[in-house]
Amino acid sequence: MAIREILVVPNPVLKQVSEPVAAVTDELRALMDDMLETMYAAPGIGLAAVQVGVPQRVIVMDLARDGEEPQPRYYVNPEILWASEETAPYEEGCLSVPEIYDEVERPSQVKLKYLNYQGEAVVEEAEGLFAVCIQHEMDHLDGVLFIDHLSRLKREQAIRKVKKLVKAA
Ligand code: K2U
Ligand code: ZN
Repeated sequence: MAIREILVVPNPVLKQVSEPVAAVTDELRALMDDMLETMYAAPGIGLAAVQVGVPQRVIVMDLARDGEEPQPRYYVNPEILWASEETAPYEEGCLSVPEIYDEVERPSQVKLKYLNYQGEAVVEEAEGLFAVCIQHEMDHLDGVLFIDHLSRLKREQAIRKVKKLVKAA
């Protein structure tokens, strides 16, 4: 396993639409293992493959709280089958937009289908933080960042702040 570089705005790779995965192979599982190690080291609770420069429709996640046993989750070619009309706000952040946090409104429940780590088809319902995180990560697969849901002014302020942060690092 290896920790990979997490791309940050305004890297154009983050705006790419990721390609579907043809098959869940040992090579893809090695990528997911690296993504999970990279996410834990960040630290974060979710990560999309495009954030480590691989524009493929792959997401990893772990919603276990501090002190709980890790509960790694893997989503290959995830699709949302249904989303509730009811929405809920959540203060989001993003490893590709460091030190920027703002409220985003999203459907409070979603039903998704995906391939798991073994390549098996799964249908799962999500609510709460799971629903927020999976929708945030699936945005990444379509080249959308959470700041794209904010006003143009807030988005431009965020990108300027990240550029300064990276320059000072
Ligand atoms: O995509 C990412 O950069 C991963 C995000 C996932 C996330 C974003 C918004 C809301 C929930 C999850 C990072 O994990 S951001 C860090 C974080 C950590 C705990 C709770 C919320 C955000
Ligand atoms: Zn993100």
